[in-house]
Amino acid sequence: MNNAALFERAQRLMPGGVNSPVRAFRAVGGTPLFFERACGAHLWDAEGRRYIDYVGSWGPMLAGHTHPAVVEAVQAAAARALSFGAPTEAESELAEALVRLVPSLERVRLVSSGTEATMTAIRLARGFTGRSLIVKFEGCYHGHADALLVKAGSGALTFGNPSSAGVPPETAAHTVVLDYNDISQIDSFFERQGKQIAAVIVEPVAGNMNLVLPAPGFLEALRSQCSQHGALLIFDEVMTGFRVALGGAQARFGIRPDLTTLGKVIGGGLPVAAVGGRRDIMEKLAPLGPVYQAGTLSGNPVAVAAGIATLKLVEQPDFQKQIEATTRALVEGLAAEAKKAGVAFSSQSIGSMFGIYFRAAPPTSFAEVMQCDRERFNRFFHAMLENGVYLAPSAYEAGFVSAAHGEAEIEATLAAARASFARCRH
Ligand code: KE4
Repeated sequence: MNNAALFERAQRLMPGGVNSPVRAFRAVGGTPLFFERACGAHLWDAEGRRYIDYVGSWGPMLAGHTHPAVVEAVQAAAARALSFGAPTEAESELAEALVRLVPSLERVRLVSSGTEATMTAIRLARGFTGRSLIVKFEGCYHGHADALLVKAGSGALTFGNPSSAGVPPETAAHTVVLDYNDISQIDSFFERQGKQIAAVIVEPVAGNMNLVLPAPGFLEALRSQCSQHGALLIFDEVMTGFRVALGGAQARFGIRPDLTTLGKVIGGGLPVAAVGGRRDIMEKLAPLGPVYQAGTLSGNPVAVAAGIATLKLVEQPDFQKQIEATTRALVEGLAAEAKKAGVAFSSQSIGSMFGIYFRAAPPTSFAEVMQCDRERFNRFFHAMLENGVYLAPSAYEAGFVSAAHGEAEIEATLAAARASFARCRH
């Protein structure tokens, strides 16, 4: 069956024909691709077409698709057992790697998705501080837990409004949404409400409103305000972990959060995520402490095997340096092609994450992201698809390079971009 027929069938079975909304191509239009196979930097769809992949399953595929070492580890683990629901040595091995590689981790709890990790981090912060108020930032996404599906209220002084049906207003009322990178707003909010804040949760590098870098002093302001007022600082590194640096954004920027959430890369494509941080906070978690959290498949041996094998690859010497150089070559090449085509475009990267914007300069805030030419992005997206390059199907997502992307893939991508920009000139 071709993509259209597969989509037709899927829509008769699953809402929107997908199991996660962004996959439905509703932001970019057209029929979503149904993929059948992946290897290295490439994907093949149901029609046998090959694409250079810059989604990487939304971040997990940092080592490249179906890396032999990861596939072998998964096969060996699966042959022994699929799941126990009981402790295994492999969980300690993965936890040891996380504690060793991520500076602020003293204890970790493995879960099965980023949403579970951030939901647990919020509950833990509230249980540890005895406070209810959570601060997040417009444009940051932390999964779909009720407390985090909240958009800015009418002004930063009023509490959040639900950003999804089904979230009770009284739940959203405990979440305040501020503006990413607006230090003065943070300072004044903490002055007024600091003692009521349980935690601030932030993407230390924002990747869910396209890529937006932290402004100088932004993360430092969060750290010092939280410390001054007894609030916890939660770095949501589900996307940035091992991606913007081996030790994540906290290592790159030298900031020590109280709690960190991880996901994506640490499962190597299988469902593993984690919440971790200060021992005194983490030991509030059941069975030691009063904050309940649980999961049938938490620390699943097959998924953990994928994570361990992936981290072994990612921590090899020069891995990060190499992939960072490849990503920089990509974004610089794209900007050069756009300039030749006379298209208003900008791009930037950090580690192996990148952002492309139909806007003269990279956005530094949610408001500036909203100024990007979304319609032109959508045309570019489809032109790139026709030229064999798979970008994230939304103007508000970051892009991801893997270790399997080499010179040939970058050259081919820039050739595709040359043809695609020509079609986006007007
Ligand atoms: P999951 O529950 O989807 O595993 O993780 C939620 C999450 C938490 N925190 C951050 C910083 C995240 O980026 C995510 C999930 N990222 C999206 C990509 N923008 C996943 C793609 C999707 O929703 O299908």
